[in-house]
Amino acid sequence: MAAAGKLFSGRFQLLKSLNHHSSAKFSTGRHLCAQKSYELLIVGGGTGGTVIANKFAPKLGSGKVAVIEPSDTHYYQPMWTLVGGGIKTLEDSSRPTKNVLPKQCDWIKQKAASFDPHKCTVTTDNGDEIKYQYLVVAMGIQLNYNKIKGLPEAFDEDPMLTSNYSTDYVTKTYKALNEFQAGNAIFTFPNTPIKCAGAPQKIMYLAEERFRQRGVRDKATVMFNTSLGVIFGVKKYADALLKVIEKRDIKVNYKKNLIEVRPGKKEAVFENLDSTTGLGETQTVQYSFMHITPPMSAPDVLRNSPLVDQSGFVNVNKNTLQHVEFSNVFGIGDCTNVPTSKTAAAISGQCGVLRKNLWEVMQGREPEKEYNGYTSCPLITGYKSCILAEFDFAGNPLETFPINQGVERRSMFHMKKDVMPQMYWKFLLNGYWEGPDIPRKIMHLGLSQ
Ligand code: FAD
Ligand code: UQ1
Repeated sequence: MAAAGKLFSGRFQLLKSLNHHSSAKFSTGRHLCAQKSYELLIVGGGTGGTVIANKFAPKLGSGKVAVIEPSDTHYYQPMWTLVGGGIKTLEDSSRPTKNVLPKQCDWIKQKAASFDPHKCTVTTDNGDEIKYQYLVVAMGIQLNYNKIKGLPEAFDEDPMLTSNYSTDYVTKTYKALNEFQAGNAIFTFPNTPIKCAGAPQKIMYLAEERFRQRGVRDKATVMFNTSLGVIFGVKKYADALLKVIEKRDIKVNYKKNLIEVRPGKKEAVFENLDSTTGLGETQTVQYSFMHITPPMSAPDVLRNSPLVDQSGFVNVNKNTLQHVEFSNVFGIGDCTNVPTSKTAAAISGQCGVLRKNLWEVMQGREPEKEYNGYTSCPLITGYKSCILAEFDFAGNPLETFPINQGVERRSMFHMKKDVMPQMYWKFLLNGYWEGPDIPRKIMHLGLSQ
């Protein structure tokens, strides 16, 4: 009964949306302008948007799919931890956007400025209105450095302040690690959802090893100041990381949220989030080096649209990735409210589900395929070691290889450094890699998982 209701309401919403779409061209005053209309419009040409464009544009044909993406360069962001550690360069992580988008799609080099899902239109920065039959939102997550007092200006003033999360600062990190002499090396984790929740500590392990290589480790206090109350959300990997932290003599300060940076005095101000010691209480810490993970949020443009829930992220069904209200709209990746860790690996798990379900909806059928929350975080713990965390919605490990992935391994480091970039450029972006579900089943044949 409930399923029949869902089916009916899904179809109804779709019809409603399409009716709005067809009538809109007569009702809007903007129709005198040259208006573009697409069968599939994708907003954002990062990881998720590019994958979906490559899956649908060859199938639907030229002129049917458009991607709105302002940037000339596509970055493989998971490589930025290695850029910060001096293992790869920023150039290694980039390709021209025009080379990763399929030739059959139209690239609209603009920013989306507003959404009207009732009329099935997206307006861009230059005022153009673009119509769609189906929409995929793939806008990623927004970095809010300016929510920390003193930033972003402090990055320009102090060469020892860095952040792997931005192309503006990631290249500062390795230089700073090589200049560090003594004092507090602080690594922060903000009080908001972020992408790749492991990245704030991965660079810390590389830094700690680099300090040992350079003979300055005994003069350094390496500190992880995190807003969270745990080191990692999945117990199996948290336990493994706590052992690494103990072995490497790293100090972890939980419930500490960076709110201000004073580069002149080399001071960092942390808000204490621990309610037992009092909210609003602050603590000022001297830093010699600091790696900042900024607060993040859904993009402002989305937050002001009818597509989101109270959190500001696109409101999709976490299993089907279809919008809960507008059935001709889907979401993928960091901009959605799907309750899993925001990673490129998660997109590998989502893209096959979206491909199948969007196609079903295009054929007038209901979405059937369900995403299980698969995500992964290659937790680099040094220049030759990595713990490959993989888990689902429930936080249960969902490991691909038939070995215990909860220990540091050199093989996993090479997977992260050498295999993953190739997989990304050659298979994920092109639409050929839909996550490790099948390899995992094959490798676990006869085993319990
Ligand atoms: P993005 O790839 O960020 O793409 C969003 C796109 O939307 C961008 O191209 C942007 O220009 C565009 N956009 C924004 N606003 C607009 C607008 N108004 N109009 C049109 N377009 C717009 N993941 C892993 O799997 N493993 C890792 O080891 C890993 N490590 C990471 C380390 C770091 C330092 C960072 C920063 C990320 C890491 N990630 C990792 C996370 C991973 O890169 C992201 O989760 C992934 O890229 C998200 O893809 P997306 O398509 O949702 O967003
Ligand atoms: C993955 O599929 C992926 O996307 C290409 C990543 O992003 C860079 C990853 O980090 C990981 C770990 C996976 C999962 C793949 C395997 C083979 C475990």
